[in-house]
Amino acid sequence: GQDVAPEEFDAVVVGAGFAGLYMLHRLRGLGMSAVVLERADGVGGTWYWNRYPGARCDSESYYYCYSFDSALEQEWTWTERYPRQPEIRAYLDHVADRFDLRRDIRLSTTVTGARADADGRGWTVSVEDGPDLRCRFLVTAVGCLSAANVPDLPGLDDFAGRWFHTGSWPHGGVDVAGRRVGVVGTGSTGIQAIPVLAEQAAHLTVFQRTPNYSIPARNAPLTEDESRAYKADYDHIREIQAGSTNGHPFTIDDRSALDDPDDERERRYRAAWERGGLRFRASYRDLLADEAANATASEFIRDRIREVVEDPATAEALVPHDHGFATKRPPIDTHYFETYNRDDVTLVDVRADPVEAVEPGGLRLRSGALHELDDLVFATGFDALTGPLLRLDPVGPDGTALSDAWRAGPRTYLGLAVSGFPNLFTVTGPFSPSVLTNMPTAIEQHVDWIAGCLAHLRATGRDRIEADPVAERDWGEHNRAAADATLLPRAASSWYLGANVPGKPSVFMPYAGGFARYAATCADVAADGYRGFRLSGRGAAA
Ligand code: NA7
Repeated sequence: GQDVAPEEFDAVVVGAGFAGLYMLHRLRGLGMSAVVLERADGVGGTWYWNRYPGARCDSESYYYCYSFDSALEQEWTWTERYPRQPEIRAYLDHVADRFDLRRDIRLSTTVTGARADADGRGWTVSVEDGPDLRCRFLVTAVGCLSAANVPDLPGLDDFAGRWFHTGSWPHGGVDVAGRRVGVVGTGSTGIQAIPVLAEQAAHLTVFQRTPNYSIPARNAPLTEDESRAYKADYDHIREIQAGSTNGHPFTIDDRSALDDPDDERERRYRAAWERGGLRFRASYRDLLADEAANATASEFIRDRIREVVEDPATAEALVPHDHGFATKRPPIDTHYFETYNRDDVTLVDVRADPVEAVEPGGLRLRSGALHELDDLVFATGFDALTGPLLRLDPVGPDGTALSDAWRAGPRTYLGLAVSGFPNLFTVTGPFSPSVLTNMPTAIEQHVDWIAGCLAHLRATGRDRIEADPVAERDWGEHNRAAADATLLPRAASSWYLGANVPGKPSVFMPYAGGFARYAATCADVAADGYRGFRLSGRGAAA
């Protein structure tokens, strides 16, 4: 549309998930003109796309939600301890309606690029099949786990059956009754999908590269009394979340796993196992910091796997040895290990015997074995954190694309901004707590900070903000030190390090210093006149 003047906005937001919806609400509150561009034909982000069987959140319902509006907290009632995908989607649909957000959301609108003005005071955003848009500020709310990672297997195009990635599951669902189904991947997604697919399919074959620890979720319906109690306690719940390491409303026990005698430690792990869920890792303060402490939890879970899985060879193949518990994102499950006791489920170790090719009839392994399949499910995860931003690939004022700036790995200041890319804000970007945190908590903190920053710029007559390269370098170094103070970077196959995507630079991407500490740093940066950022107004010196 060269001959049409582009529409102008104060801000363009990319993505209509938890982050984009709340960002729009805050921009409206500032009296700014804003539009959200979303490639899906509905809101929900991750929860729009991830419709695979068993899709459910690992954070608990009563706190996997917004906290910014107490009336919203009181009026919405969750039905289960952990929310299923359709329920989260219904919640986000409700939020979009309740805050009248839809009139500024353009669905089925794929952003194809963004180019900064030469003076760094604005952006031109291009979309598929439509005219460009202009804005002063660009906010990416594209998620951390939204760029699918499908293995590049020779022959996939010739597969005679159907194949799917869990993150773009067909919306009508997939009927696998009477079919031989293969699942590649045993991360959080595979571990949720495998028990459900096993019940539906004629036969299920699981192709496992890295065995995983998993804790029982102990999902259950929420009773009216439980919901009422949570709602009555929200002030307190939110206070604990804000001061926490991971944005969850529970505190990590301040004792060392090595302080307790064996029987007491065993008793505590048993209790945590029975209670279920991610808080198992909060049993002791040093589970993610000390090898010997971690080994006690890892060994406890290995014993549970051996106890549940009846066939000893299958059990041994399911026991993780290459990393410690929770040094990769820990899954939680409903009858995952029990599923391997079924006659119609086969486990294949593709670390020992890798997949060589897809053939029309199934998967061929290096040994020559062919596993015949009608349907193939890739639960193979995502090009995490950097993937969605590099797919957007904004171009800075000097013509440098983000993909060039990040060739050796990501650089950000606070995970919120990138030097060389003024007036760009990255919600839950690399080097922010994001995926180590209960996501709505991380998102609200980022969006609130960005809204505060925009208010400050306006109040002080500035229209340009850019991260200082020195502050960015220091933040990167602080991130490396924070990660190295934990066991997390030692899990060599972790997607936190980019290890799941061939050729991806090995950089530990989430901020491992803890959510509360991170939020305090962001608040301090703002209070200190946006330390580490260069702020300028039109005509003022940069
Ligand atoms: P994950 O956690 O990245 O898991 C992907 C799984 O797929 C994991 O077991 C991988 O093994 C496996 N994988 C990936 N590529 C291959 C190939 N080429 N061959 C065999 N196996 C492969 O993704 P999820 O979707 O489960 O979870 C992502 C996050 O979403 C989750 O942590 C929550 O935060 C929500 P690997 O371990 O790399 O050896």
